[in-house]
Amino acid sequence: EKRTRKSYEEKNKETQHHISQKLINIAIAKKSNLIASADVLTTSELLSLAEKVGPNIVALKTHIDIITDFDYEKTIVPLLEIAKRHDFLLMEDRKFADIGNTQELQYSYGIYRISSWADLVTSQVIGGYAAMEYFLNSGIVAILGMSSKGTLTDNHYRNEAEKIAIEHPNIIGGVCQNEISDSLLLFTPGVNLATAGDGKGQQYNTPEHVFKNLHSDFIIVGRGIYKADDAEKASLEYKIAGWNAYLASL
Ligand code: 5BU
Repeated sequence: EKRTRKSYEEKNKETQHHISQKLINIAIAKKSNLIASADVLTTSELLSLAEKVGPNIVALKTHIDIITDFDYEKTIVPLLEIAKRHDFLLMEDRKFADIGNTQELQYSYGIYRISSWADLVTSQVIGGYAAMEYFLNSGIVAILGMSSKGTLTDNHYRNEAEKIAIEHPNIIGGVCQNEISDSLLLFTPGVNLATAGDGKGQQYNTPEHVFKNLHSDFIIVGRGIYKADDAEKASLEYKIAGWNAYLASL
């Protein structure tokens, strides 16, 4: 058994990183472990989704580089205001995968200036321990295993990547479809209540599976919410399903 089921209160006592503490405190206050993935293509869709799901989520995950009309003042400034008002964090799913110097540049420069707004960033650890030193303002969530069919993140890769994640003080957790060390928060995407796949290699599990069998801490839901007829209602359904699955797993 790799991982024991711990409550958010227990995790809060054990974690050192201020971003983990923030995230866990929001989870406890909102009774939510839901991260909504906002894989939409325009600023207006992004802001409108954030407004609708905001009360039900602990974080909004972005792929900021798919926003076709991105403009820092019109996209990020209002998004930060919504996040503050509804009390959720911003997680940029950039999946950095380069040498430290390049990652440092990608993190702070270009039009997105991720370092100025993202509470959490995702990063591959393929570049090694030292490449993780430069995401100074954000908690890093390391990509340990992927949900897509045929992924190369096999046992060996996951174990080596996990060692870096455990050792590195800036890494607060990992994205994985397997159990990982207790010392890391576990974020699990590939969650959908209605379907088992998307026909493009994505593989879905239920909240029950990820909390009971993986002892996950946070579920990440994209199309299950933003493609629903009523995204606000869907976010509430996933929030309740996630929280009940967490309680049942304790
Ligand atoms: P979906 O619409 O719920 O399938 O979206 C899942 C999101 O999580 C999407 O933004 C992916 O980029 C992200 N993701 C994933 O699905 N699986 C993974 O293993 C990793 C990220 Br890492």
